[in-house]
Amino acid sequence: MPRIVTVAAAQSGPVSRNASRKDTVERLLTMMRIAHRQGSDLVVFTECALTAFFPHWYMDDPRELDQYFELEMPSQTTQVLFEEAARLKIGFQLGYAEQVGQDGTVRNYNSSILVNKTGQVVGKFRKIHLPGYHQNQTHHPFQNLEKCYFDIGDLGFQTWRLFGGVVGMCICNDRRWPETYRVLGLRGAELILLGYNTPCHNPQFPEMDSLVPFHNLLCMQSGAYQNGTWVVAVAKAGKEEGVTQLGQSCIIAPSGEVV
Ligand code: ING
Repeated sequence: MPRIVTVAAAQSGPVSRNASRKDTVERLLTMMRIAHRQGSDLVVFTECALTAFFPHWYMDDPRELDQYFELEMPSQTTQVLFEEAARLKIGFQLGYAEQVGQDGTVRNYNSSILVNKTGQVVGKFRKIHLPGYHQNQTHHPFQNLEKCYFDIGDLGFQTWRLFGGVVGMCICNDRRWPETYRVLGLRGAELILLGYNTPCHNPQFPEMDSLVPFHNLLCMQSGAYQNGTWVVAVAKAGKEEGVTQLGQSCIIAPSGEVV
């Protein structure tokens, strides 16, 4: 008896660094409603879906940096997403920057949550493979400062029983490493959800620019095929704060085919 789950990949266009959380949440709500109208059980949003991808520029003022993080989830401005999900009976995955107090200190994570059809958070992931640099690369046209702005995820790669199957999560650069899929596969993953912000240009290795689309698909198609799992990958797309992002969101079958 086949088990069917209908999944929407909610690719997002650019988010301005000055956009209000309220306006950005409104955009996600619109996509959630479209997904619901198309019969989706689950809508997948991208990495850091609530803000511009702020690791793309250097900030030395901690107060400026803090404004991109959520102190609670749901928060006052995101609560409406959870309420609408419950009203429409649709689950969702949401990537966001998480700030949390741990062991008497503040930790910043690049996180995602899995929310069921009653609007309850059933799972959380914190990005493990943080790409980029600890310091501002002044000679680069844009930055990737995830190693500076985020702590390494402390939750490992987990799976959860949901939507009639076993669901796992990872985030962006995690998708480029075989252990991500292997650990999730060994934990029974049948569906892996991820969001990403991938620039078309790599300032450190410009000679690789022509391979950015190929590498994006290569790592996910092989991960899906070698572990017999679906992969739903959702991009931030378009030119955001001067950085042209790849887009190329896709849904990949366990055969490795982009469907
Ligand atoms: N972005 C990029 C990604 O892994 C990157 C960083 C780009 C690494 C190109 C290597 C090559 O898609 C994030 N946010 O991880």
